[in-house]
Amino acid sequence: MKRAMLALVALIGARILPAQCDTIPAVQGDGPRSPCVDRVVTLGGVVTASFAGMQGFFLQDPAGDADPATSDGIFIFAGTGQNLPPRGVLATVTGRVVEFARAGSPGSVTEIDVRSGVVETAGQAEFARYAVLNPEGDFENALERFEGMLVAYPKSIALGPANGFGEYYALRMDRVPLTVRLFPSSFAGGLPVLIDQAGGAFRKQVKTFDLVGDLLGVLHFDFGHYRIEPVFDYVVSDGGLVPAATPATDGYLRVAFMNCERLVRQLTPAQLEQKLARLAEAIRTWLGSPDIVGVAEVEDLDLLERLGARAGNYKGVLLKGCDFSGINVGVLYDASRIRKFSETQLQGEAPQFRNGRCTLADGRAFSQFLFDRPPLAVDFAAGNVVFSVIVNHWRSRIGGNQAERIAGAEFLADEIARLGRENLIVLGDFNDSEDSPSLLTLTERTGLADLAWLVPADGRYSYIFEGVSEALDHILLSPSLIPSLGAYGYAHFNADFPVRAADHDAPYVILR
Ligand SMILES: [Ca+2]
Ligand SMILES: [Ca+2]
Repeated sequence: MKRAMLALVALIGARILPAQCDTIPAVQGDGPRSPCVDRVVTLGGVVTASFAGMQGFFLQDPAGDADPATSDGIFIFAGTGQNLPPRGVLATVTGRVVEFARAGSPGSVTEIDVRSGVVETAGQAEFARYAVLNPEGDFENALERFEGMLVAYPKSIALGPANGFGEYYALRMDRVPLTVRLFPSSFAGGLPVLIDQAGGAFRKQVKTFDLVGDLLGVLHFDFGHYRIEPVFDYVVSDGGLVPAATPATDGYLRVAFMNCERLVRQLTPAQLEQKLARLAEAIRTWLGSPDIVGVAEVEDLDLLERLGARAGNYKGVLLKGCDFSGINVGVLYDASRIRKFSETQLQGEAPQFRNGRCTLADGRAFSQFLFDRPPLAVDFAAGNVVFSVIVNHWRSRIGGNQAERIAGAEFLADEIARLGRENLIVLGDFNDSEDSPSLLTLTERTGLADLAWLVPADGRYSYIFEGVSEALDHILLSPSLIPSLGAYGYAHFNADFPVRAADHDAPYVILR
């Protein structure tokens, strides 16, 4: 009883005593959130980096507190139009402690908001201490203790291209096995770290397998991820990866699918021109002018046919669905070689926009349906072979879920049974891999063969998400077409490269 009383007194004592918030490690604390949130604090340290683009700078305690669980650095948010202190000076700041969280992104970063505070500088510091990042274990959690600190990241290899924000993922070379492409199944070698280039000064064009020299930067957290912001220039050397085209195999039918990554009217005229030029070049050069190109993410038939005319002798088929951002699936076919008979939008009636909502004739909201981009079935003939193509763009992993994709697979299987076509080519961006429950549901229910299974594992990808390569785009054939299977695979000309027509690579098949 007496011991319990003492423990209670100690607990009350601990609660009454204010946390010491007079150093950077004390403000960071040893957990995911600062113990000093909302307090106004005064902290001293060395400025390790200043980024106008981030409206702030990083401050680090030169001595540290000798506790590896607490970060010795912190981000100072100064706001717009402030003169930021340069790297290398001693500074004292007074401001409010905040855990800054971005809407829609998990986690937060500890910051000192000095917008109505004080920043004083006092001469140069002698300072070159940094921590070496070692991606192992529960990496994202393990990085909390380096948040805001100067860090080194030894030579690494890029696992994907730099995106439009300059971000890319890289994995330490001393952690990488011989096969460096990261697949969902291959996380044994350690985890990649995100290299950010928000500062903009050292922005690099990076593609998959490029070699990234030793990096020295500050570790920031934003948009749900820890990220290294390089503080000094660094070297990126060419890893030698080049775009690859489909083989020039002959056949009676050459088919490909390409997610066009938003061929939409929202683009400026210059952007639209560049988009059309790159997509048309992709169809001609990388896909070898196939007879049929299934497409996703195209706004309307007019844009699709403009692309078709740029790429060759193509006509388009596109029936609008009800995607909230206006993108649709469609087909381009070479009208000099292929005849089209009919097209059907699966999932029933065409939706209409009424009062800003997408509804069906009886007033039901279209979002109640499985697909806001309904599969498009088109009947064709090539020579004397009659066949049907069904183009898909299943619900995204962002804003959708696997249960919806499984339900979509079941619906499509029912539709395929109802249509009763013998020669069937089902293709598209399914937003799922060949071994996912949704694709397995489709193949088991229909007997269609997903060609992804036949592609060697190291080339079985069409998209790179956060450094991980995965096949989201597929071509499936009915058993009747398997005997004429010629070449097949993925034309890798987009996913690995920063300058590209779109963000997905294209699956293709040649029947002979
Ligand atoms: Ca510490
Ligand atoms: Ca923190």
